[in-house]
Amino acid sequence: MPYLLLARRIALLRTAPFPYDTNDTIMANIILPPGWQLKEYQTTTEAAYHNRRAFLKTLGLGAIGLMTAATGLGCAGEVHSSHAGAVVDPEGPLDTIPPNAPRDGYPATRNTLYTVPERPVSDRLVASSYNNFYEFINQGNLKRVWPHTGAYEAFPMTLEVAGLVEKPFTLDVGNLIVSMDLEERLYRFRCVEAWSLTVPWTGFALSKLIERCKPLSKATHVQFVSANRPKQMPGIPSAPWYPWPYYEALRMDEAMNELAFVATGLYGEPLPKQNGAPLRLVLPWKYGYKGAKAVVRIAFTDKQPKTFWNELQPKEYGFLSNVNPNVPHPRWSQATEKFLPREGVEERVPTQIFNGYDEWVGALYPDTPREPTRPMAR
Ligand SMILES: Nc1nc2c(c(=O)[nH]1)N[C@H]1C(S)=C(S)[C@@H](COP(=O)(O)O)O[C@H]1N2
Ligand SMILES: [Mo]
Repeated sequence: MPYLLLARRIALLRTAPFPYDTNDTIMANIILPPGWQLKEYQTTTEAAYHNRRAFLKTLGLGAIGLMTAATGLGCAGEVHSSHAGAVVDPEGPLDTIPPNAPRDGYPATRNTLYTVPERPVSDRLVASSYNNFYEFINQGNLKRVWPHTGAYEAFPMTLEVAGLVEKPFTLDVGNLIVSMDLEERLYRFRCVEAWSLTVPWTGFALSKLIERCKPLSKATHVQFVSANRPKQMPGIPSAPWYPWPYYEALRMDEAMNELAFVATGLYGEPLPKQNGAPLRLVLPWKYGYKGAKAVVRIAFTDKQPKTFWNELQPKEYGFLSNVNPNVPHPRWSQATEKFLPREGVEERVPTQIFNGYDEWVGALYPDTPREPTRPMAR
């Protein structure tokens, strides 16, 4: 255990002076200390190396599992044994829609209150082949998430309702989805790394789920926790320095805003695994990382909960994390973004305050800078 903590400390120390190009930034720049990678070819003959690589590939683990095996950290043994034979590698980014996801209510009627007049809808394949989901991959080609999702079973899933509620309870996510009136909303989507999409989500307002949870009036915040399945999510055991599971949170007034959405689908079908199946949060006025994927727990609190990226790098990722062109990230500007309409096309466009949702949420944040500001000090 002390070794794990040390490893995490090293990884965190390595994050500060990393001069990434604006166009090619990654969330946290937390990478494997090189010593760990060296171990692989110091202790293994080339033939054994390739054999193990091939073996891991058949399990859909690829380089991720390899690194875990090399370092001896995590629970590689478990990962290897538990799903041998059961894992079917997805053939493409849409082959990851869980076969047992409920399909009642899809495609849902578009809610015409939400339009994105200034941009085209992004191509479906871009939205499902350029992703961030660190539980599946957090080294190498970070955006290529879908090939690593083969072992993950999104259904059945239990959602736990906890904390300051009348009575804690659990819900079957499939039943929840079937019981809700699904609608479709076309939203802008903006990652803090400065890429953006326009996508049609299917789902329901977060406020409708919160009503069912019956929070106590003293609840001021709501926390969301993502699934933590190291045997099914290869990025978890290969990166033990991250504080898994992924956790995010909102103030109650933000969570009750009509824009806050629980997505269960994308482009008229259930969510592909890499987009957060069985359900995930979508908060279009905030940077993408606020929207936790594969949520398994929703808990109400009377103080501000900790959040994953804020804990890891508080100077780079705040609690509110509202999209604002006037507030640069310490390592890059947020004044413009790289809009992704379709595969291989990037358009530089200006970033809008609250990602174009000022009318909906501007009043929640009276202190937000409306003129350009300087980067936060390191
Ligand atoms: N559990 C979990 N949720 C997550 C992430 C993650 O790594 N793990 N990445 C976040 C980030 S940084 C972004 S930009 C969005 C990406 O959503 P998309 O891949 O569906 O576009 O998911 C967010 N939710
Ligand atoms: Mo992001």
